[in-house]
Amino acid sequence: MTGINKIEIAKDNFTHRTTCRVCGSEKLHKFLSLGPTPLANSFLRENQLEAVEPYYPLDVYFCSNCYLVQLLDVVSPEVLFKEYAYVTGASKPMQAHFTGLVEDVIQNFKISEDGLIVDIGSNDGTLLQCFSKLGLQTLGIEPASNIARLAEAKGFRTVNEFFSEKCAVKIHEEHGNADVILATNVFAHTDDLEGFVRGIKYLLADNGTFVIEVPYLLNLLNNLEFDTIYHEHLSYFAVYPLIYLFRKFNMEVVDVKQVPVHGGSIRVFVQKAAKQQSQRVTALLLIEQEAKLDSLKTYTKFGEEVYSLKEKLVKLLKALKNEGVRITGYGATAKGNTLLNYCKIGTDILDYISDTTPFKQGCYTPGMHIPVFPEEEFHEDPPDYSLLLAWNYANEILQKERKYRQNGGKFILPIPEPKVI
Ligand code: DWN
Ligand code: ZN
Repeated sequence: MTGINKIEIAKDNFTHRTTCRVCGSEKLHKFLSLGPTPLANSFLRENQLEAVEPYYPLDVYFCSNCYLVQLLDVVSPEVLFKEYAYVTGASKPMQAHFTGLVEDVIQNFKISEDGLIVDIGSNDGTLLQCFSKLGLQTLGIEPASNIARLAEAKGFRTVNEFFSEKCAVKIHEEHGNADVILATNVFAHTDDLEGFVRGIKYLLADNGTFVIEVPYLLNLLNNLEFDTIYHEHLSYFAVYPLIYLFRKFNMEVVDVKQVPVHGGSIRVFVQKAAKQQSQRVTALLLIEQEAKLDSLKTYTKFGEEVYSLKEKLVKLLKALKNEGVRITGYGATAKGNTLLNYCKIGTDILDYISDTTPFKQGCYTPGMHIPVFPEEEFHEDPPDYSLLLAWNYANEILQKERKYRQNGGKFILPIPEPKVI
């Protein structure tokens, strides 16, 4: 049974805020509505397919005071993250990425021999492993209990909690200051940014460094990465609002680098007593100004482009289906679920989606109920086409699946323009 469930807009487990989470302003402008959408990582077991599935509003706003792009409908973090389907280690390219991140940190920032490295949203310990290989003390903080257990089983000390000011005080009591605190793909997931930053300030050593990695708004806009919009991602950051936020706490963005991960991200370095700021910070601020990230018009134009992308993608897929070909999805990504639900792509188009994550295999995608199979299925019975829902790993996947392509198999890249390769 893979039909779409009865759709019901959730009444509980979410709140609608009326102020910007960075500056507190009420000057908020809605520029895109992706419609009521189920939670991107709420994969369903077969016995859940008949139940009512909660849908939540997925509307995106621009703050004309501090220029933060954000969601205002906040789904309870317990609902989103207490059990989690995404496992970092299931995506091989993340290991190389994190190795590079660790080199960047240790080459440019001071870490004492017995210094502590804290990773917030440490998932299965993939990043911690790179630090502990160097003999450094590590501590993970991970709210999802199924994922924290994976990390513990691999020997990484993990506090199974959401990071907050209270959590920071507790960790400080037990372990003292941290030389480095990292938050990769977790800062954009946080509603109470002020509480989070207060916690960082408390736990971080005076000359310590806080490292953030978040998808970069400029890449989202330029590459039409609209599918990275889902309830887990509450903020879509550019450098300007980050500086605004940290200055409220007398902290400074000392450096920022663009990194290719997750469709283009920024790696941001923040310190308490900043002595100097890298040229890269001012250079990116200038680029943001030139790209008119401070203007509502930029975002309304983006909204129109998203709509037209959807029309093109659906047209392409339907035309292929009419030719009688078999199509599957590649990578049961969270963003894929935004794309599938927004474009209403179901089992009439995709036979199944292949994915390397054991937690997702045997389940069905939220909303569109497409079955998720292990990657072996894709290799044993290759489809004619595969929609690359994990487009952020396009280079690696095209390389990995070269045999499929040599045998005539094709990939469909959905963004920035639907394209068969
Ligand atoms: O912020 C977030 C990012 C870091 O990760 C989360 N909110 C949720 C998640 O988003 P996502 O699911 O869109 O992330 P990925 O990294 O694009 O997910 C890749 C998926 O594809 C995983 O389920 C693993 C799978 N995969 C695969 O099947 N074959 C990945 C690769 C590289 C592969 O070769
Ligand atoms: Zn604001």
